[in-house]
Amino acid sequence: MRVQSAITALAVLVTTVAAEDRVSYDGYKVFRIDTHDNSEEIHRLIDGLHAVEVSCGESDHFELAVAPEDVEAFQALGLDASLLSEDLSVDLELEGPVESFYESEESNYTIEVRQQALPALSWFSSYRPYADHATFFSQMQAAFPQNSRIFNVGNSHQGRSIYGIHLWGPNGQGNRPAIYFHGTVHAREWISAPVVEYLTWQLINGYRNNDALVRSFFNKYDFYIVPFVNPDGFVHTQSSDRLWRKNRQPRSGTSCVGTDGNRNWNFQWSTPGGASTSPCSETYRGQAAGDTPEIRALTTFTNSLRTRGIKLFIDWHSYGQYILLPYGYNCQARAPNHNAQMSVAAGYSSAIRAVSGTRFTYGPSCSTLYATTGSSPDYMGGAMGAEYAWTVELRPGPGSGSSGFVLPAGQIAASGAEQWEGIKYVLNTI
Ligand code: 0X9
Ligand code: ZN
Repeated sequence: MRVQSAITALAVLVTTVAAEDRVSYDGYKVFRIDTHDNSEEIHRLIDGLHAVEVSCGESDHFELAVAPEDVEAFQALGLDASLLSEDLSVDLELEGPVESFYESEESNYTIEVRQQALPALSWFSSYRPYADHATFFSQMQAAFPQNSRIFNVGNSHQGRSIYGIHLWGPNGQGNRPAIYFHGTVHAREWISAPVVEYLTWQLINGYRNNDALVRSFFNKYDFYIVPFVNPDGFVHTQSSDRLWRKNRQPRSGTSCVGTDGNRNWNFQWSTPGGASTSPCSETYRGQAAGDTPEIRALTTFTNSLRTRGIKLFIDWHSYGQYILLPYGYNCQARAPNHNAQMSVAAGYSSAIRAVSGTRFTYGPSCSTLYATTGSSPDYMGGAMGAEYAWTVELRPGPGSGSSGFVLPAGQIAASGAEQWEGIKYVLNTI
């Protein structure tokens, strides 16, 4: 079926390991498989192989990393496949090490907090451990004490706080329509959190420095930025399995763990074709809409933003360099202000490209990529009346070979900088 997602229904059979052991991708070979409109059948054939899908989700092909012991069995299937990488673990190394910022001497954390300074931009030179991110947000809040607060929308399955930062301007808190960002619903998409951190940093810095454009944004909007929708999954990618996607909630009757938070929202949740009903799938939607603690908490929080309305919602993902507009659940459905959304997305894409040439494709999400049901932008646009409700798929681009979920640390700052230019255009235009 056309609407069947290219990444639906794949059972990920990564070897079960004790919590402290890391899943090794040594010797995993990555293949690009052309589906020739036969995605469902191909997924049935590869079901049972030790393999993990590392696609950005284009519908005519997908990328699969196959464990060394199953490469022969995979090749015997005779699929239209080409080899992208001899060894996934070598590609994963390109990301660079996770380095603590606050434990390093050069960060001067205590001195900076005393001076109420923003964190140094060297924050963006490496990927950081989970715990450092909360410290980074408290440091930003301390640097903007009269115009921000840290809020907690609730707890994840494993009890971690799903926190965010709320920024406001001269009209006081909660008096303007919301600009609302979510990061890291998919655990392995590491570039998402640093990019929303970069945008937050620039907003605070611009306000503090009396930048006229940034001040104009604060006259019109309140900002609500949640960097880790799925903290348990993110911690799992740092401790055990770099390519984990879902949350870490077990389900009865299966040894497979995790629900896809971007299929669990209560909008068109049960419409067929855009999510999986199998707990072993990467796009498992859950047993009922909103039955994950993360999405339940965020649903309640989102409701509280309706008083002033949601002007713009962005769910930050990677990868593929896409700006995806409503809707995901149906390839014909369009938002009432579709033309306006297309025009703002076009300008956003040009503003990004003007920085250093990075190309972002834009269009309605189902027809541009593939169908998704129960996704957060669909919920925000379709159920909450958000005027602009988008998915942004960050760097790298779609043809990125073996694993686009791994973006070299040297590109974090550039990825943030091009998004800042793009988002300034968007905020100045909507
Ligand atoms: O599948 C998803 O949830 C998103 N892609 S990802 O590779 N980051 O997992 C895409 C969501 C956008 N919505 C649609 N394509 N309908
Ligand atoms: Zn994603």
